[in-house]
Order: sequence, then C-alpha cells, then structure tokens
Amino acid sequence: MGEWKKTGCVLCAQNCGLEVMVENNRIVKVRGDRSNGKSQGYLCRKGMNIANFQHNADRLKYPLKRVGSGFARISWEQAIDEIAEKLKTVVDSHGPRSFAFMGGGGQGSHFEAAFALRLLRGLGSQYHYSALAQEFSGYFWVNGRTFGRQSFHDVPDVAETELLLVIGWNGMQSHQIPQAPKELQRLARDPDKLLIVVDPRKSETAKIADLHLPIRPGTDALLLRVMIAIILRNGWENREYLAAHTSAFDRVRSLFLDFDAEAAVKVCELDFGRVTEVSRLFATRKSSLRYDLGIFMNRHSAVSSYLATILLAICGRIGTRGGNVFPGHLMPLGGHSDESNPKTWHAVASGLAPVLGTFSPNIMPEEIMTDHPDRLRAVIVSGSNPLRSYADTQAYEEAFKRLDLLVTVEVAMTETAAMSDYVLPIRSGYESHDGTFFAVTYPEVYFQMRQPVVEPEGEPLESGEIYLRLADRLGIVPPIPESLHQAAAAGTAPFGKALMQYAMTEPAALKNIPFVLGKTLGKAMGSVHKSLLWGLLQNTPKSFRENAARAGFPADFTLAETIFRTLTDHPEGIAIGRLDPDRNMEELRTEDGRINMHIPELIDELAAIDAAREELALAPDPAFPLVLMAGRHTSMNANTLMRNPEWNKGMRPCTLAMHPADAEALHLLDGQRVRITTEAGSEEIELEITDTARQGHVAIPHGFGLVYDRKAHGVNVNRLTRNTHRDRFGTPMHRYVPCRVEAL
Ligand SMILES: Nc1nc2c(c(=O)[nH]1)N[C@H]1C(S)=C(S)[C@@H](COP(=O)(O)OP(=O)(O)OC[C@H]3O[C@@H](n4cnc5c(=O)[nH]c(N)nc54)[C@H](O)[C@@H]3O)O[C@H]1N2
Ligand SMILES: Nc1nc2c(c(=O)[nH]1)N[C@H]1C(S)=C(S)[C@@H](COP(=O)(O)OP(=O)(O)OC[C@H]3O[C@@H](n4cnc5c(=O)[nH]c(N)nc54)[C@H](O)[C@@H]3O)O[C@H]1N2
Ligand code: SF4
Ligand SMILES: [Mo]
Repeated sequence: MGEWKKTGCVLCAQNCGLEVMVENNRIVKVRGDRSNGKSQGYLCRKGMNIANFQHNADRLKYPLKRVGSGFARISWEQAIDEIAEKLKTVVDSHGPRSFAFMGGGGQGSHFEAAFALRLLRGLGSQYHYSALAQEFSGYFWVNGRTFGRQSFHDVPDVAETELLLVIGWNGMQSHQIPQAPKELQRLARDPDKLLIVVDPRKSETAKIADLHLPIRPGTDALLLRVMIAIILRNGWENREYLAAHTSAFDRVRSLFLDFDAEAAVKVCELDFGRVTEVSRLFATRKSSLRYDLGIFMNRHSAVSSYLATILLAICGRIGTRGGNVFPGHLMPLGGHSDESNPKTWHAVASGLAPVLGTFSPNIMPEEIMTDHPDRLRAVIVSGSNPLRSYADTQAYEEAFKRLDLLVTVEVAMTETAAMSDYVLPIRSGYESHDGTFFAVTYPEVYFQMRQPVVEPEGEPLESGEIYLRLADRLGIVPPIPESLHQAAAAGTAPFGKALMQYAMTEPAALKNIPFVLGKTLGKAMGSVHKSLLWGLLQNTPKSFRENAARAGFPADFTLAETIFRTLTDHPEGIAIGRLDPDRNMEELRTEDGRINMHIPELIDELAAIDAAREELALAPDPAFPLVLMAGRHTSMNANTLMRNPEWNKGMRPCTLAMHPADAEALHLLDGQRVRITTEAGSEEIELEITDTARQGHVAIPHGFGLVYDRKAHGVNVNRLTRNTHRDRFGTPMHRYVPCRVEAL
C-alpha cells in the first residue's frame, strides 16, 4: 500500500503544495495539498502529471564522462578530481573571466544557487548567467532606478483589487500568481470588479475578461504612453500621492503632454474611446496591473516597464491596498548590480553588465566565440537547458563545441547534457531537501522546505553538495576545526555558539558560510541544503523579523530556531511572515524613500515612441510579413522540464497557431505541415487554424524539440530565434520575430 506524502510542485514559480501517493518508491497519484497556505489545494494539469517529470527514461543515475561520442560512468571522486583540475587549469591560465556558471535551480530548487555562486566567486568570477536575465532584466533594472533596488518585484494585490489590468500575461495558462485561474475567474465573474486584458491574441485570459483590447503586437509601449497622456490630459492623476510618494515627475510630465495620443492609438490598432475609458477606470478605481512576457520579451521592454511604473504611480497605485505591492521574502532572488561601479564586470564581447547579479544567456555564445583573451572557456550549467531554452540553438551548439570544459549538473540527460564533457546527476526536487525563493504572495509571506518523498536511484547528490565538493577540492573551503564538527553533531544550539567563535578566528569563514555550514551542520543533518536554511534564518534583516512577529513568531533570540523547527516539522510549508499593508511604501530603498520617476537613460527611447516612428519601425519586411510569437506558455509545456512526451499523448501540443483569414490567404488547411522561416532558420510544423490567433500574428509554444528515446517531439522554437534580436539589456524579443509561412 502506498503512502500520501506532502511536497510541492517544481514545475513553475507558484510551487503549489502537492500530496503525492508513493508506492514502491514511485509517485503514483497526486492531489493538491489543502494545507498549503499559498495554493490551498489548487494544482494544474502539469502538477497533476508530476510523475512524468520524476520518473522517466532520461533520469541520470551516475556521474558521466564524455568518451568519444558517448559517455562512460565514473566515480564521484574521479568526477570531482578531474573537473576541479580542469577548472583550475583554465582559470590559472586564462584568468577568472574564463569561467561562468549558468542556472541556479530553475523553477523549484533554489538552494543550490547559494553554493554554486559561492564557488563561482571563490574562483574569482562574476559571470552568473540565468534565465532571469532573458525575461526580467529590463524590469529589474528599471526597479533599481525607480524603487532603489533591482530585487524589487511588485505584484498586484489581487485579493483587494477592483480592477486588474493585464498586459501581455496569460495567467489562465501560465499562472504567475497563486491559483491564477481561480483568481482571474473570480474577478471576471464579480459584477463589482473588472478584468481588462491587453493581448493581440484571444488568449485564455482575454476570453474570460470583461474587456479585451486586441492590441497590434509590439505596440504596448505606445499604448502605455497614450494611457498616461490621457490620464494627465483629463486631470485624473492622483496629485496627493504624486506629491507625497514620488520624485522628479516634473522632469518627465512633458513627455506625455506634447504627444499625439489619437494618432498613437491608431498605430496600436485600438479604439480611442475604449482606451480612454480603460484609462479612466484605471485612474479612478482601486486598480492594479500585471504585465509579463508579452511585454518583457518585446520591443521597448525596459521602457514599457518604466511606463508601467509611471502609470501606476500617477494613479497612486504602488504600495497601496488593491494596487501593486511589494511582497516579503526569506531571500531576494538576486542582488543589486550597479553597472556604474568599476568593480562590476561587463562581459568582454558584448559589453553587457549584469542585472540582479545575472548576465543574459543571449550573449553567452558570443562571449565564447570572441577572440578576446578573456573569453569564456569553461561553463557549468545547472537547472538550465540552453540548447532548447535560450535564443539561437545553433549559436549555442557552435559555441559549446569551442569550450575547454562544459559540465552539466542535471536530473536528466538533456540536449545540453548530451553535449557536455561531464554530466553530474543530482537528486530531483522529490528526492532532496529544497525550496524556492519565488516570493509572490502578499500580505502573507510563505515558505516551504520540501523533504524527500522518494529515494533516489543510483548515486545522485543533493545539488549543493556538488559545489561543496568542488570547492573543497579546489581549496576554497577554509580549514574547519574538529570542534566545529563535534558541535554540529551535538545540535544547532551548541553549533551556533561554536560557529560564532570560529567566524571570529577564521577570516574566510563568513564569506564561505554555505560551504562551512554544509561541511559541518549539513553532514550532521544529512543535507547541505537544510543546513543552509538554518544559516539563512540566523541572519535575517529587521523587516523579516517584524513580518515574522506579525505572523505569530517570537520577537526574540529564539526566532530563527523556532522558524527552522516549524519549517522542518511542516513540509507543507508555512506562513513565515505577514507584511503590514499600511507600511508597504516603507519597503522602498531610494534615498528619499520615494518612487523616482526620472530615468535619464531611457528618456530618448521613450520620447521616440510616437505614432509616426512606430508605424515606420513596424512596417513589415516583405520577406517576413508575419509576426511570430516565439514561445507561447501553454498548459502543454512546462518550460523544458517535462521529458516524458507521454503526458501530452493524444493532444496537439506543438503547432503553429494561425488566424483563419491568414490561412485562407495562404491557401493553408488545418492540420497540414507548413514551413516557417525567420532570419534564424526554417522549421516544419503542423498548422493549427484558430480564431484565438490575431491576423498577421502566429504563435509556436516554447519548450518543445524534446529529444526523447532518440525521437524529436515538436519544434524547438529557438531554432527560429536569433540571439542578436535583443535589447540593450540582452533580453530577447521573442514576442516579435518577423517570419513567413508557406505550404510544404
Ligand atoms: N503552462 C505553463 N505555465 C508556465 C510556463 C510554462 O512553460 N507552461 N512557464 C513559466 C514561466 S518560466 C514564465 S516566465 C511564465 C510566462 O507567462 P506569460 O508571460 O503569461 O506567458 P506567455 O505565453 O508568453 O503569455 C503572455 C501573453 O502575451 C501575449 N502577447 C504576445 N505578444 C504580445 C504583445 O505584443 N503585446 C501584448 N500586450 N501581449 C502580447 C501572448 O499572446 C500571451 O497571451 O509562465 C510560467 N508558467
Ligand atoms: N523562444 C523562447 N524561448 C524561451 C521562452 C520563450 O517564451 N520563448 N521562455 C523562456 C523562459 S520565460 C524561461 S524561464 C526559460 C527557462 O529555461 P531554463 O532556464 O532552461 O529552465 P527549465 O526549462 O525550466 O529547466 C531547465 C532544466 O532544469 C532541470 N532541472 C529540473 N529540476 C532540477 C533541479 O532540481 N535542479 C537542477 N539543477 N536542475 C533541475 C531540468 O531537467 C531542465 O533540463 O526558457 C526560456 N526560453
Ligand atoms: S505547474 Fe505551477 S500552477 Fe501548476 S501545479 Fe505546478 S506549481 Fe502549481
Ligand atoms: Mo520564465
């Protein structure tokens, strides 16, 4: 008989609570966990199919080393020895800029990041590449300027909002807020609330909305500028809020006054009356805004984020109940990267700086291919599948061949792993102690530390353990006295005291704290990740402790230990804090505590976004008359995480969606094979004719092109994207890829 165990879903940033029935060490049934405060029993079709992620033929069991065109099984000792030796040789001969780490735990397992980034820093490198920097760079960079830190992440206060304006987000499929479909349907059904969706397609979210503005693809910046102009022109702005909570608005106001809003709306192919009504409602209701990849991965990405903040701020909707608010967290997703600080590295070929500590995956191929003496020569990839996930698969294939060392840390034999010199198996999210730092709840702050629910097969390690072993072998971990090991074995209380003493005598201790913890307490606890959790809780900021006290935790020296115990006793996750909704503005980290409305670096681009120039820029190239949305996130993909294609059996998971009028003009029929061509390449794919598509706009889902059992499943959309089709922060414009479609 099986046993129900509590865990969480590792397939998207919501990390819903799950209960899984485990029988003979296999997950055989799944249900939503009602005791998880965040998801309250909700789960989607991906979570329901989690067994296909956990149990599939591609799972890795042993460390592997490339031998000829195949792999040979090796021991962990040999793997760590050889990789450490090669890393050392590369870094000694070419300097620390020759080494990069890519990844950080993906959607469900972030504890490895602390260890991997410590190893990176220990070798002297700052080159951390991650998926965050191919979607959010512009947004986080803007937040650094407007809110004071790049780690700010504003979210709509969905529970209290009266009007949710959605731009380029398809929450009905992609979630991105807890229990998104339930919440969106609640708003849509409530006669006193409004859901307004701006999307070129009749997306699943647009379908249920009170109002859908079917915008011309790529014109959202123009629309946002129009909305701000309309609000100011009509005097609908919140002057009291502007005076109390913003600075430098007078320096940007004129950008919206001397501006032909009527002409601009025509370019967006929308109705001026409707846009005016939406602007009025947004300015006068308890409104909030949610925008996502439709904007982030599009033209004028950063300026759109900037405009979104201006729109919210002039309506007084930031840091206010029912508006856009700042959630709390145990750990922010990354640090603030100040590109003007001479200590901050810029990549040598592209010149790009990091945002939130991470570099854009779009630039990695050229950072490897450049002839610069400091070019990249060694890369560790973990929790990332660049060969399918990032723009320009061909460029990656070429570049990776040129590396001296490519190591992939994985649960499965991915397309990237298959190209690597070494493949290191880790325990999956269901075989290890782990958790995520995706914090998108308000006012409650939740955290879940998952515990293993199945036994690993073979010899995979907890991911953090791999970096600890490499660091140890490379001499990065400071010497640890026997007394600290003994204290760890005696329990956390004696360990805490011994650790303090050790840190006073060993200067390298604090810097390398994840390794010190992992080697001592981690060993005693049987999990380096668990020891890191304990360590994180010892060193929390005042705001965290205040939030914790509001959630009922003791406001004294026992706090860290109490939260640690509660988390370990409650694998379903708990509320570790509660924000004070009346003090959300105090979270701001600008010098004057106000929202900074003036970003000089973006003003020229913003000022140039007007009807005439946009019309010109959008005029299609006759060779590529259609716009491809390269990477729809649908219920049939979970990034590249689902390796077993069984879970979409009997469905049409990877098609090219096209409007009936376009299909008719091209004499194409539903179900037939077509060829799609972009500047990057050409692919054959099944056509799906649907009135959810917009005329002139076609879409292919993200995440396919899976090679499983030597067979390819669906089209890898990144064979159709060029990594040079990106903005100044390195963000790809996957939502605006010019293309043509032909019958085969
Ligand atoms: N089912 C499922 N859910 C997922 C994922 C998954 O793979 N599958 N992945 C997760 C991840 S990592 C992420 S980042 C999120 C992404 O979540 P979303 O951002 O919601 O995903 P997209 O499918 O890109 O949807 C954005 C919407 O933008 C619209 N759009 C396209 N072009 C434009 C435009 O020019 N203007 C406007 N206004 N809209 C436009 C699209 O039609 C689409 O409806 O999803 C997460 N959730
Ligand atoms: N053209 C196009 N490309 C896109 C998108 C698009 O819309 N269009 N969407 C983009 C978006 S928003 C994102 S976020 C990226 C995501 O792309 P990636 O960053 O590559 O992330 P995933 O596909 O989620 O997962 C990558 C790998 O993590 C491994 N993995 C699973 N569990 C663990 C674990 O516990 N630890 C570790 N270390 N590894 C694990 C999986 O086996 C998988 O191979 O894709 C992007 N790619
Ligand atoms: S995929 Fe996301 S929304 Fe679906 S069950 Fe998993 S965490 Fe929840
Ligand atoms: Mo993403």
